[in-house]
Amino acid sequence: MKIGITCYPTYGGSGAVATELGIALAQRGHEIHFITYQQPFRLPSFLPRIFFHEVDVGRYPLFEYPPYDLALAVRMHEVVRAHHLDLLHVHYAIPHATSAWIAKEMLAETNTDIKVLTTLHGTDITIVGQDPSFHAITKFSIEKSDGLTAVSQFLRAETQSAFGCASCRIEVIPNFIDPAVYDRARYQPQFADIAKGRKVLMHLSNFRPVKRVQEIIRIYARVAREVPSILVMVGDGPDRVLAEQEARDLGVSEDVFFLGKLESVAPLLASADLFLLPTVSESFGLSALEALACGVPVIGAHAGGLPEVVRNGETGFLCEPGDVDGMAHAAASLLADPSRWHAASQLAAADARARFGQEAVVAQYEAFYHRALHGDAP
Ligand code: GMT
Repeated sequence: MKIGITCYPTYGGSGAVATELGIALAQRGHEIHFITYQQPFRLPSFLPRIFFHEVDVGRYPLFEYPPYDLALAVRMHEVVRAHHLDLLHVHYAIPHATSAWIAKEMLAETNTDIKVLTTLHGTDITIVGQDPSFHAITKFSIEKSDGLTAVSQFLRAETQSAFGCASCRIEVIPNFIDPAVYDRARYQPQFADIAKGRKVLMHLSNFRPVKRVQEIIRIYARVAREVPSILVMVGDGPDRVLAEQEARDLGVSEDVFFLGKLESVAPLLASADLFLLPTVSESFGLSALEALACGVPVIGAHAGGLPEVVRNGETGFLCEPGDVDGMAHAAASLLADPSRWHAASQLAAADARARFGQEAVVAQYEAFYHRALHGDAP
């Protein structure tokens, strides 16, 4: 198949999933065309059967807000015609599904039919899509897609209730990991110099308010009273300064390390002992899955789609959102019991491979594409 993929190319779960899906599909013989405003951050410079088409948003002085959605639609229209694509697979509804619908309508003028498939990732439904400025266009774009997938059961239900489409056909296709990359045994410990024998707690995200990064510092501060440990914070975003201030206020800043945005996260995750994700609404939690695959148990919130990823009580512990004491207690007791930690770590790696292995999930997308092309996608 010849497949166009559009996603947010910058640091973020949906862009990571879209890029890794494109790479995996190309390895299986498909031709992949990324149509984005910048090279996706997890896409190496050259790979066979993968092409990158940059969306150029012209800058005219009249435009205080350059119309990216339109430039994207035009680029999609061009690429479909030039490369005879079979389908456009867009990741994150806003504005990608809308631009794809415009491109599809333009193509219909020349009797070219293109299927538009949309994967819903999370905040496109739970936050942005429910903003009054975007609700109607999100609903419209979802309904106009030829096929819809959501990354968790939670997100499917949330979409059906938020957009009043209880009968919308949405296939759940979860996020996935490459077991060869997210493998604890493959990497040397990265933090030996700074940890000096202490346990390593880790968080990785875009530090948006929903991630509750200040709670992470509070959880760590409580754990550190009982278990010698450090906290490694990977990523960057609006709440980083609040987290840094919280670490200073709680007197733990010397043992909290903010690494900023980093491209290759597997070696870091593989060096952690616990992963913290107390976020209030996480449609899936790709970073948690990547940690589990590296044998790192997850401590987090029983919210959103996270319980579909973490086996509560087995591969990690999930507490009520905001229950800092509960999460700290769960973390400290697991770290203090090596045999229990070992069992959780082994089960986490095995379960991530069994339920979210790349081969099986990419095959699910391929089957979904085939059904869409033959007029039978959800
Ligand atoms: O977490 C974010 O704000 C980024 C967002 C994205 O679109 O990149 O992540 C969402 O998609 C990821 C990939 O499917 C999911 O693993 C995240 O759980 C989801 N984030 C939220 O629902 C908050």
